[in-house]
Amino acid sequence: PATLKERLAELIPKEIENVKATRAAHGKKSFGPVIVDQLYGGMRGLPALIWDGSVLDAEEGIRFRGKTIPEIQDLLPKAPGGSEPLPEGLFWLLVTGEIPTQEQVVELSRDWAARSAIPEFVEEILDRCPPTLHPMSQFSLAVTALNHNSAFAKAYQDGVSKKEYWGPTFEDSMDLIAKLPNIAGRIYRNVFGQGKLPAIDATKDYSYNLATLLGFGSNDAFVELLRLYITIHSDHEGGNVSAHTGKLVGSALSDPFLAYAAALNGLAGPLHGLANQEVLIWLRKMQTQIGEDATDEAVKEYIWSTLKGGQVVPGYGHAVLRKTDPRYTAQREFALKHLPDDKMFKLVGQIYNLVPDILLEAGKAKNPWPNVDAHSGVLLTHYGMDQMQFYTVLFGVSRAFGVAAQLIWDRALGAPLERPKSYSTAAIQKIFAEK
Ligand code: FCX
Repeated sequence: PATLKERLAELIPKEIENVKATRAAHGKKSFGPVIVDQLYGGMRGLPALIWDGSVLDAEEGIRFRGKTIPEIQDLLPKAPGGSEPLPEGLFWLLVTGEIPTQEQVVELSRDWAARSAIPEFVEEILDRCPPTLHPMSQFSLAVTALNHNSAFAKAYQDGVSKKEYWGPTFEDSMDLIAKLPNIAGRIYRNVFGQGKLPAIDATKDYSYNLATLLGFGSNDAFVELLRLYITIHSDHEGGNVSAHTGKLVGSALSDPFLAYAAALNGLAGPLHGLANQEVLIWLRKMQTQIGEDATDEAVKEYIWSTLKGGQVVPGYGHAVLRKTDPRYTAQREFALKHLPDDKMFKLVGQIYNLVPDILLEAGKAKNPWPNVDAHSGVLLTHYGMDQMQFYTVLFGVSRAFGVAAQLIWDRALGAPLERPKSYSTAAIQKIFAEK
């Protein structure tokens, strides 16, 4: 079968024509009004970006290349004996829009294993980080340093033509994804004192290898969890902080390592990817304060005390979604299958029955329902990964799949430098005073 790069080379010219035709037909048409509140309000709902890999519907949630999470769970190739989709297949789907064969997915696993080693100086950077430096900061440092061997940066210095940008971007993107398990594994073992890093097994899939580097490779259910976890965290259309940051920084022709390190710094914020850590900290505090097996009344009171303290309920709300996140539901179903009696899982279920009404009563959040981060930490904790400071690193490994796919297409389609217009408040006042 064709490799991913060969298939991509076939698809790119057609897509360039498709975009050209779309712009010729609709390029000068208005896309609706922009209101002043959007300038002050974090650009909610402002149509500003193109990304074909995934689209987020406020009611239904994410679709990857038109397919829902249950559909990709059904359609994507699985590991022998496994029932969750292999993230290799999701990457193929994000890049090509096509469901890969089992053979194509095995070839990707093999290719990534072959590219997985990180330079010694990057290992040294990580080994020198104090264990008190947050794992996400360590992650971002290491990914930035991978720029040392960027094929894109080198090609650019060598005068590569614009038309050829996508080739070295593809190579860097593949290297980036391939090297993340070695970085994540090293951080985990350094920070939490879990012993020496084992080698990557070139005959195994990406998630198995990541689990092994983290010390959980012998637990089949954990490996399955990682396959599902990476798949559902990979991409969430183009406008979220991490995806948009990657695209923005890539638009300056910073290479994929620099672009993704920037994306990671955005993912490390508590309103975005760090929320999975915050949820666990919040749950643990709740258990300390009101005990395990607390009554609904006691849990409600704790939730209200969070809101009255001027804090957000982590894992709830969303800038786009207005219903329960299907990524939450997919994790709930995994838990019902593998850990139905887990105490923390039951607590998450109890909270789900209480938080939405409280957020509605409080009257501020536009979406009272849970997002992906409300559930992920509890699953990891169940298998013994209870170091919540590490959780966002796993989100970061996953999000690379979506950002990398987007960077490849941006360079293939010649996406220009991003440069929106900013205004001063005085300018806004003047514009409308004159009218
Ligand atoms: N708890 C308490 N208040 C909340 C809330 C929550 N979970 N969600 C929203 N609100 C508040 C906002 O803080 C805002 O208050 P303000 O008017 O005083 O500033 C008001 O409700 C309106 O916000 P809203 O328009 O609903 O939400 P935004 O689009 O501005 O923000 C996030 C969306 C996700 C940032 C917000 O819902 C939030 O802070 N949630 C908790 C953190 C979280 O779970 N983040 C992860 C999101 C995601 F899944 C991911 O990126 O991983």
